[in-house]
Amino acid sequence: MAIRKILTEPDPFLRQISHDIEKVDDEIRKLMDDMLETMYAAPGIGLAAIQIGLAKRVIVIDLSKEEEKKPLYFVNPKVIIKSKNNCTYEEGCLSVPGQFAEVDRPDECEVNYLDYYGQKKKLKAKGLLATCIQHEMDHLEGILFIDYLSKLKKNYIVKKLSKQKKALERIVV
Ligand code: GNR
Ligand code: NI
Repeated sequence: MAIRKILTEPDPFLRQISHDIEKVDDEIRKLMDDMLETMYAAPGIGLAAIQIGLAKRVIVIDLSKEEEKKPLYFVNPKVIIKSKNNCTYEEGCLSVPGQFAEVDRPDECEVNYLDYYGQKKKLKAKGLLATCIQHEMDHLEGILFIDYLSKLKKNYIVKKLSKQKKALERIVV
């Protein structure tokens, strides 16, 4: 397993649409292992492949707080039902470091997906898991949580992150 570099806003690659996986083979399982390790190291509760530079429809999530890890793997996830009721969570994103904001999303959703072994699965999620699944699925469409904020808030965050990146580049060079 390996920890991969996480791309951060503004990076045009994060805006790409990810492609379906044809077969869940050892290469995809290796990718999921790396994604999980990268997510735990960050630390974060979810990660989409696009965040480490691969436009593939692969997501990992682990909401467990205790020692015992409970990883969830999603390949080609599709939301089949979304509840009409919304809930609000303060969201963050490993690709938008240090920034947090409240986002409204359906509080329950049902998804079809392939698991770590390529088996067809269905999951009903609510609360933070539902939010996290939708946040990760947005990444597959090139959407970030800051896209839901007012233009003013979003611009402020993007500018701040651009400045941080430029400052870092100067140090590295
Ligand atoms: O670590 C993460 N925390 C989080 C908190 C609230 C809503 C969504 C998330 S996902 C985020 C990790 C991440 O960027 N996944 O794409
Ligand atoms: Ni994210």
